[in-house]
Amino acid sequence: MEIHRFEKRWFALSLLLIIGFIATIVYGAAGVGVSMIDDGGGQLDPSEVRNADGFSNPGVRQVGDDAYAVYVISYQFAFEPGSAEPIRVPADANVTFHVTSTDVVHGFAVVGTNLNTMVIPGQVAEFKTRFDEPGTYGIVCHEYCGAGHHTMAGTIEVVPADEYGTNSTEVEN
Ligand SMILES: [Cu+2]
Repeated sequence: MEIHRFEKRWFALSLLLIIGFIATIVYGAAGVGVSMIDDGGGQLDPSEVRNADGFSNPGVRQVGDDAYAVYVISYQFAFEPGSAEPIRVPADANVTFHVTSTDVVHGFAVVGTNLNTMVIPGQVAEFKTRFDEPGTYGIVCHEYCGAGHHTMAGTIEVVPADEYGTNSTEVEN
């Protein structure tokens, strides 16, 4: 069977595209450390969140030499903490976020980073990070959650490690 020269080229080009698409997926998954947030954070009854471990006193707490845990409750239309007062964490420390919702599905994205999760009632989204640079990072809700969705935002303040903890209100235990 005779295949036209142009047809062969289109064939090769299409194959190359497919290989390219697969390569970007493999690179995204393995190369840049992008990982999905799974159900490893555990489950909670959404109406019982405020009685649950960690969430009964949402905020930042030190859990090791260099390790901090942050418990955040999301609801229409705020992050607690985050919206009314910033989440303050030190730079260059291991920070584990635990984020859940008491009402509807929200989003939790930290602007300028690859931290991004859905926040589903009944689920705890758990993810770890390190902020290398002190600075202020915005948090936005990126799942439409109701009439006030566009106002649902917050702030993370990353302070230099040696300045952290000098204010007694920063670390709650
Ligand atoms: Cu929202």
